[in-house]
Amino acid sequence: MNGGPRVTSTNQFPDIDVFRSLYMRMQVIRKAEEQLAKDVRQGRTPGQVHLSDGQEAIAVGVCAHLDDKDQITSTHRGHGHFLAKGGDLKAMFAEIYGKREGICGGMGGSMHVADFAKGIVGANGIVGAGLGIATGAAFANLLDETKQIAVCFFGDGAANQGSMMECLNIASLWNLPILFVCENNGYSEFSPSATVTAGVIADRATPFGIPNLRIDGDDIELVWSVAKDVISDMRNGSGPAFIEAETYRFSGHFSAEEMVLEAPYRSAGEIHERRQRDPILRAKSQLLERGLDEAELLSIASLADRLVEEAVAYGEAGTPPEEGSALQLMFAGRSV
Ligand SMILES: Cc1ncc(C[n+]2csc(CCOP(=O)(O)OP(=O)(O)O)c2C)c(N)n1
Ligand SMILES: [Mg+2]
Repeated sequence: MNGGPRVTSTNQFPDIDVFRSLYMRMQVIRKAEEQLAKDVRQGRTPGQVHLSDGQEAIAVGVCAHLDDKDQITSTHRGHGHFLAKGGDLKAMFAEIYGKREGICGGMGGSMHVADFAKGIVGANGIVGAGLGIATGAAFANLLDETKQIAVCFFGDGAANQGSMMECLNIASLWNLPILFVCENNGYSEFSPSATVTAGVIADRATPFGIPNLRIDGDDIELVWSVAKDVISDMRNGSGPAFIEAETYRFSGHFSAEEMVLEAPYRSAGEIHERRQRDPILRAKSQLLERGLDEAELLSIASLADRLVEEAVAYGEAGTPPEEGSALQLMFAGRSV
């Protein structure tokens, strides 16, 4: 059985103000993660980070159509999802620096950024765990008869977890308002997808009767446009949908992978070739084609730099968690 189509273009584009704000969000995510890469090297973070540089267009293009009450679930590579959904940059830095002012009181760190008030119901270090959480959130939306939808961001590696099949099954059976967004960056840790993943991931939704398609996830205009249609149908009761967005992460699987690897698993040539398709460079040339000038693009980038500097200062000035408070946020409704 064949899955849905590979969509390469649509005939709708974000208007220029929307596009400007998409570009700004992508810049903030990129610059925040460039900063975090430095922070890890300088010992400013208690742990490692997983960066999503190269994948920004997916989070930004999809989340542009969500409001605070729609829920997203994320992965270990979740800074971009958090920021695209409106998570607070300063509170994210404080969180990753392990400070009390962090969005989860400094207890979650990079892999667990969450903000329920913004519908960010959790990044997750357990590969594939977001699938079940998002499916549950979508079920709650259905029971509550809201028009809210849940979006599950997950990787190509997570698509090989059995739970994806369980979630596709129940999402289809109960016509849940859930959008599955598989970020296929071609790798699961250090394993190329071709060595661990059979067939086309989007096709896996077909036997469940879930509409699915594949797109170039590095084209912000395309992601924005496809997500717009899918999400608006979903708000009108069309049920679940599945998008496989092809992308690439420029950084390693995690920030210090070169210290543990005996040999590189990607060639410098491959990374160089993919950098030519950088979603931010592509967005930039699309914006120039649509009449923005270099100076304006530069001022957006400088604003993003400034916001990141302020977030770093906020995070650095934060207070470390009190000794003995480790269990306080562990159990709902209980303070230990
Ligand atoms: C249940 C589980 N199994 C294994 C791991 C170890 N692990 C962490 S990330 C990862 C690869 C995930 O690949 P993918 O879903 O493609 O996401 P990506 O890192 O490419 O964004 C693995 C196997 C884990 N964290 N959780
Ligand atoms: Mg992957």
